[in-house]
Amino acid sequence: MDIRKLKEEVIAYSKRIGIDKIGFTTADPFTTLKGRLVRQRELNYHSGFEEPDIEKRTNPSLIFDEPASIISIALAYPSKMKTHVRGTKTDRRGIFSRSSWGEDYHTVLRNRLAKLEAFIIERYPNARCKSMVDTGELSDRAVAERAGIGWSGKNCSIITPEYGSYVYLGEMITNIPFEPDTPIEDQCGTCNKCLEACPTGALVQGGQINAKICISYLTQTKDFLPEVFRSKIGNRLYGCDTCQMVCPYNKGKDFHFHPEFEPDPELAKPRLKPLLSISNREFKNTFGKTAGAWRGKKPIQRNAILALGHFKDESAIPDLEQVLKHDPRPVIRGTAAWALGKIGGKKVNEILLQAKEREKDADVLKELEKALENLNGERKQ
Ligand code: B12
Ligand code: SF4
Ligand code: SF4
Repeated sequence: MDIRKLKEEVIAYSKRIGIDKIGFTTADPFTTLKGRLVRQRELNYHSGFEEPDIEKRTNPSLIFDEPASIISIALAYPSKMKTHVRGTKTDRRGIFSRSSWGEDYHTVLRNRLAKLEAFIIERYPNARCKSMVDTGELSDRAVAERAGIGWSGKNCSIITPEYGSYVYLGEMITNIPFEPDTPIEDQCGTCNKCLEACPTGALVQGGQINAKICISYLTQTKDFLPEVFRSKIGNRLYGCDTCQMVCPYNKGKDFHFHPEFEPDPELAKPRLKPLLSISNREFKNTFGKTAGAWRGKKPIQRNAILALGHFKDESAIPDLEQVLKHDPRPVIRGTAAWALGKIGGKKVNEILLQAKEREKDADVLKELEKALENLNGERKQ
């Protein structure tokens, strides 16, 4: 079998099935990455969402019998919506990051990789393949970087010269010794725009993140959001795009190649108030197919409440009062207390005092007390 010819055929086929960029690399261990992952863990900078076994993450031969190469793929996604919806003063909206627009990218990329696997297996006798997208053992970015898909930016994203960093990544380990491609040179240069724009300072230095304080991570947690970050998440319901939005290499980049990634504006920028009382079934029916739904409705609802506080939306007082009275989840009630405190006013003061009489949960009581203290403090000033 002529492997050089097979590589050409695979590249040509990838274009036909809607893979925007493809690259090849060896299946050698990722030694620099290993050091970085160990360091990240020592510093407690890891998110906890990644595969915990660092050996498996960095040595393909531990997850695949005699691997010979890795194929990396990238699919570009839109950065702008074709149709717009706008919130009003009494009907505010939240925002899902671009990585949650349209259909869940895991499904879309897995589907492309399955097609590619079938194509390879048909042509190469004894071919074996193992594909993964996001949830697999490997670092999708480290594979993509080594396979020449893009360089690893100071904002940590893989930046492709063609599509910027708004690309999803996936890969396939194979037992076929494809010739590796050459990595792309780092083009960040003296730019520091992403580090300067990061609202929480999560980019501790170029290419290094403290994931625990990255807003993208924080929007995906289920507990109370630590107070210092509550005002920082703004109206983000899921994810954060700031360090990509400011990147000069994303300027003017907006690709609508894949109908699957086309956002429904009502889902990408949903109205906030209705989210507070959405049922599990409604949530699943509405958001279930998006990537941002993977942690369930609780973090989204918590973030919606924070966003109403951020907007100081007085029209949301009755909705937040209902939450405070009836929601069975302390995190949601406590966050509602915080949001009401942000909105402020006499009516809010009454609501908080009444809730304090009723409330039994210690964490919620703490939130109510803090909200009342802030309100009274403000009044005295
Ligand atoms: C855990 C995780 C997160 C965590 C942690 C992010 C992080 N930067 O580590 C959180 C929840 C914060 C997160 C957020 C986001 N994520 Co995420 N996430 C992952 C996941 C599952 C693992 C990442 C990981 O292992 N990080 C650990 C770090 C240490 O390693 P790494 O970034 O993978 O590899 C790089 C570094 O190690 C670096 N490096 C290695 N050695 C050294 C040494 C030095 C000196 C330096 C400077 C760097 C360096 O080079 C490697 C290649 O770039 C991957 C999927 C996967 N399986 O890989 C998706 C993934 C990285 N996420 C992705 C996306 C889209 C996002 C968000 C943009 C989503 C959003 N809009 O909110 C943000 C971006 C935040 C950011 N600035 O990175 C995409 C990235 C696509 C791209 N173009 O790069 C991925 C690849 C998912 C996918 N399959 O498409 N994510
Ligand atoms: S995703 Fe947001 S919070 Fe995270 S590093 Fe980028 S700008 Fe900072
Ligand atoms: S904003 Fe500047 S420093 Fe950050 S990733 Fe883009 S080019 Fe690199």
